[in-house]
Amino acid sequence: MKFSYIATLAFAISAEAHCIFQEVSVNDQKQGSLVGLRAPYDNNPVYDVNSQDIICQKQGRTSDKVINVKAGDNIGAYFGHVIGGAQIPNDPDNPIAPSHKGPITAWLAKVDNAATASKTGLKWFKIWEDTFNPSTRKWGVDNMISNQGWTKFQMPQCIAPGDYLMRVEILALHSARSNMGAQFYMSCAQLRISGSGTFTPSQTVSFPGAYQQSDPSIVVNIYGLTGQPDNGGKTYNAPGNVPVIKC
Ligand SMILES: [Cu+2]
Repeated sequence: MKFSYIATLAFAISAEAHCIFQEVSVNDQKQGSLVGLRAPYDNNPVYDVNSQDIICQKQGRTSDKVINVKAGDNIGAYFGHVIGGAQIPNDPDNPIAPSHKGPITAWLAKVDNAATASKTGLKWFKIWEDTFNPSTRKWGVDNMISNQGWTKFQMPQCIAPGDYLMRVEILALHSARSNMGAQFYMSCAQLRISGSGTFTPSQTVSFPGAYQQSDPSIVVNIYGLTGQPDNGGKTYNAPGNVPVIKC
């Protein structure tokens, strides 16, 4: 009786072993939970790449705050199982269930006012990605877990001053073998970037629009012949076929 209760509880928790992008750091200075973020109320993923939710997740928490960043700063995006991180002590699914292998990508879109701008109709470009390393067999998510939920990258030096939304996305591929099985986790950060950059992207994409539901990077079996989540030792390209900007 007791065992079956525990088993049921364990299953109930693991069934929701998702995550939320919930905090930003600038040069390792944490900005505060949910500060400067548009984040969802719950940790469920987006499955439909044609939905408005693929932009900044479901309508959820909003923040009046805009985060000041200098081009060239080190940016951190913190993902946790639930808001605050762990759901239970020693939560094995914090920051995310280790089964959730996949790439992490970061995107920017220019806006007039990051605190108030609409998320629709924006022109996005990719500033960073950590997809899959066939030599080490590590996914972006593996590196994020090793770094206690933090994904860190440099804000490119060339970014022109102004307000931007920054979209950081985990694409979890553990159930991506079937259509609509891939899980997208993202929030949008409200940034005000300073510096002397002059970059204007020559190639931008829309969300929704950047991804196709049938993209071979979205409907994909990442389990090789040995059953390991190693993409069969092959390289993996994040969906959308959008290169990271070069400056
Ligand atoms: Cu999940």
